[in-house]
Amino acid sequence: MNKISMGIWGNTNLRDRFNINGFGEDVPVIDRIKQVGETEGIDGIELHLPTEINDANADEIARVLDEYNLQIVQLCGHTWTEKQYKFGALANSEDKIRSNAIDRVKAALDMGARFSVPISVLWPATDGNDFPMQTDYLSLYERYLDSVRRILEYLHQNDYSTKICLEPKPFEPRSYIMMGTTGQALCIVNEIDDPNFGINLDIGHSLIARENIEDQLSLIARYGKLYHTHFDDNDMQADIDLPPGTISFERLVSIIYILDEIAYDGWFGLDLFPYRDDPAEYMKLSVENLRLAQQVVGLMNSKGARQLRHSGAHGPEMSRLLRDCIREAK
Ligand SMILES: [Mn+2]
Repeated sequence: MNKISMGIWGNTNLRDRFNINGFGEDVPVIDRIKQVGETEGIDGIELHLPTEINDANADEIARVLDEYNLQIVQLCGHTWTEKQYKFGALANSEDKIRSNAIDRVKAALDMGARFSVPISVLWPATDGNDFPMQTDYLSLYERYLDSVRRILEYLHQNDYSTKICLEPKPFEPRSYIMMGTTGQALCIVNEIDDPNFGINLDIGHSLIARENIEDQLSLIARYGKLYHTHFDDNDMQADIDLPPGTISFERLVSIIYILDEIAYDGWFGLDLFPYRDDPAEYMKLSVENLRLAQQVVGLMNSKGARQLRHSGAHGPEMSRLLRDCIREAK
């Protein structure tokens, strides 16, 4: 059964641009990790370096992970929260800034090696444009790929087993973020063609790009490049990061169905932003919905879903089977 991890950037006070103070209270990193540890059904955390883990608190984090039987599943170099990165990071036009971003990712890999972290995400948050013609995308791709190659070279030199994952998102914080769709990210991953470089599909990002996630997951799987997942839900307007299955439980089942079909054995990551609600409730609801969706998928397969899907000619029957299995699952 796929294990579930939680991004600890989500269980603290969260700010939005209309309320820069947030509606909650800041929670220290250690307490966030403890809260995840106290949540039944979650076995891992995801976090950023240096904002959430760094040399100063790594020993204490190690003790808490041990105490709560948690592991770090994903550790990402933070390359979008400092002034220097306002016009990009791994694709920045200034050599010094781009080199700082590369060093940041390398530092996350070094820290990750200490904790045997399997996944490190690259999210090109500020590499993009707001104004028309503001950004030379031809050069952006040149520089981004060069940065990725340098990071992978470092990874192999050090014999790290970490898998680096591109996480595409079409917009926010920029009006457009480079390679914002799943197919674009996969194109770059296939060009790099390194066993340690793949995709982290964030369901919410794919939804705001109005993608058909069944198709995207199947295409990534065709190349064996699905290394990680981020679960959340939204109504295709904004990446609001609600618990998976809360906007459309049927869609969550369809996603889990494909993951089961392609034998995805990685983690189900939670990328949640409870701006107004109790993060513990978000985590609990997420675990419930993911496990329920898995039960529904099991039921569907036991009732002939694979055979029904084969011809692509049984839409109404599949819909009925899905409905009835949701009713039957507990
Ligand atoms: Mn994500």
